[in-house]
Amino acid sequence: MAYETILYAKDGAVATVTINRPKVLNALNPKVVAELGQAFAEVAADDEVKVAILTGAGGKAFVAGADIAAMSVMNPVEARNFSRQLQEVTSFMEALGKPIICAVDGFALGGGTEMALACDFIYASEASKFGQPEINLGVIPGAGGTQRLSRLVGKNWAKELCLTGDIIDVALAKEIGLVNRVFTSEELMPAALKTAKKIASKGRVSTKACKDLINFGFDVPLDHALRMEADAFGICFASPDQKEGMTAFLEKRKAEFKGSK
Ligand code: DAK
Repeated sequence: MAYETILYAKDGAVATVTINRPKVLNALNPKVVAELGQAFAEVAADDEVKVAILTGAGGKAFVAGADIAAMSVMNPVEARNFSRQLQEVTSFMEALGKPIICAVDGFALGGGTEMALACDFIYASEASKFGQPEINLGVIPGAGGTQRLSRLVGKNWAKELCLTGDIIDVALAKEIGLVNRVFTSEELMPAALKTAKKIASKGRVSTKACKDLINFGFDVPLDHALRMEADAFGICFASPDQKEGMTAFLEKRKAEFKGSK
């Protein structure tokens, strides 16, 4: 599919989606958000793709937020539609049965942090900065900043970030658990690709089950979530990957997962 505001590339089982509006620090306007929806639908539909990486072009920003120039002239109906569009894309990414690694090189602010939070984990460069500055614009985070952020880093840090609008450096982002790992800018994409390929070498059924259980088991009572886990554990035994994984162990060789979609 041809895109105007993003780049879509495949390397074996890994698709890389790059937001490509570097002149405005990859700010999210309705076109970008629509194309991100199409790109992740492409990831979902492509049986070859097992893992995705989401990143931003230009080396200065992942995403500096929703496009303030575009938002400033929206009428209430357009603002409402933009809001739903952003929420739908981030929810689709979260529910997508294939992991998404976010590679942040530079600013991830407002909708940028929220986009990163909808991925499965974040790798970042040393120059990266994070924040929810919406309060400085007289609004609030609207695509998960109050919700996914507090679930990830805890309520106190989420409140400090959302209430002050402060921009934090990558060291603090790592300390509070927002970022998994930090690399130089040069090392960032190779590291994300290496991890993506490692995940892509695992079984599809078990990969999807891990992502779904951690995302959707987190907010239900533990005894329910444990039942969900037991059911999914059982379903793994319907996959050829379980036979291959356990047989390979017993035969003292590396498993080759080619299992069901
Ligand atoms: N929107 C539009 N343009 C932006 C932008 C943005 N968010 N961020 C940067 N740019 C543009 C700048 O206007 C500038 O354009 P030109 O002047 O060159 O034409 C260019 O990118 C370079 O930016 P700067 O010249 O400002 O670069 P600096 O290095 O001086 O500063 C900065 C970098 C990232 C600190 C600064 O650009 C900045 O503060 N940017 C805005 C950050 C921000 O406030 N982000 C939050 C936006 S609000 C919703 C879901 C989500 C959202 C809303 C609703 N629903 C579901 C309800 C999300 C809201 C937001 O993200």
